[in-house]
Amino acid sequence: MQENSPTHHNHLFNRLKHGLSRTKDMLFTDVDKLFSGKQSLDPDLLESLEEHMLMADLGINVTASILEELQSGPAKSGSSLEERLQESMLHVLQPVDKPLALPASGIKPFVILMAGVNGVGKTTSIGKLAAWCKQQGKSVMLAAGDTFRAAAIEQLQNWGKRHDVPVVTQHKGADSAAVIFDALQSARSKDIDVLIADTAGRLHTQGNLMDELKKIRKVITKFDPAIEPECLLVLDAGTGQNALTQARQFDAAIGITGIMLTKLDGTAKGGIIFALAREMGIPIRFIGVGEQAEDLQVFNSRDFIQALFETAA
Ligand SMILES: Nc1nc2c(ncn2[C@@H]2O[C@H](COP(=O)(O)OP(=O)(O)O)[C@@H](O)[C@H]2O)c(=O)[nH]1
Ligand SMILES: [Mg+2]
Repeated sequence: MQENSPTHHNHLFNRLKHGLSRTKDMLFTDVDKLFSGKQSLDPDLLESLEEHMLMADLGINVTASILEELQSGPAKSGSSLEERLQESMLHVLQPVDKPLALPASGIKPFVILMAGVNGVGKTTSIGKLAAWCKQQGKSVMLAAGDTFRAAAIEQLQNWGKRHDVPVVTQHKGADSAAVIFDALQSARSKDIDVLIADTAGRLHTQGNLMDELKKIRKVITKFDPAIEPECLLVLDAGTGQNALTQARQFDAAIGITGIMLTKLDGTAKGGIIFALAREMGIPIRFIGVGEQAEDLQVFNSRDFIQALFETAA
């Protein structure tokens, strides 16, 4: 998530391609051979495509709709079957390709609330997100809202020290909503542009987790009803179809405005992105394709499809 030069884009694209290679293998390994030279869909190819798409966790609904579009004839004359499949798959992702835009003016701070179950990559992504905000000339503050784990507080503090970003913390076990309220006050008094709030992902029961999040969401409105936070749900691509269940639960609790889909590099189930796009219709803001800083990427549907279809370098 750095400069804009063509070489840099190339570098990021290669990381993306590499990160998606397991999903690509799942989707297209013998399908590649089946495709070769074919201009029409025979039942064998269709069946094989369907099987691979389900194995890559696209889910039944979106698999059926992609194959239906593919069967309904060539979009452009002269395009190959493979190109038409790319187009159909792109049509699923395009509606959720809406990158997060940091407001140029207006109410401060702009709030990014990180939500998601334990271990999906919330805390580690905050440092990368903060760097992304700073690159756009924004001042940033972090709120250590995961008061459940001392390590999460330290993790943020270390990042803050290293990059000269203020971090609002309280002791372990403190009320998370209170930490975030504190941070909101501090951010406003210091005229900070962007406040990124961490939250805990593991509480005694899932019900508690949702209650705590609802309380946090309410505290933001209580602080200033005009703030429209980016409620960013972080999902681990490796959980496959379970990511959909999580998305529905979190959306019902706090209203999700964006999705960050992490760990695409560790899974062959990257097809879940298509199911998320179709079933939730919530913008996918960022994707994670590895653990390096540049592996947290702004989601771009065209690059994603291209990376999925190109042979991994
Ligand atoms: N391979 C890979 N690892 C990731 C990615 N995103 C996060 N992680 C790792 O996931 C682990 C858990 O992250 P953490 O931020 O502590 O999760 P949290 O519980 O949601 O805050 C860390 O080791 C991260 O480095 C990704 O896109 N790919
Ligand atoms: Mg964390």
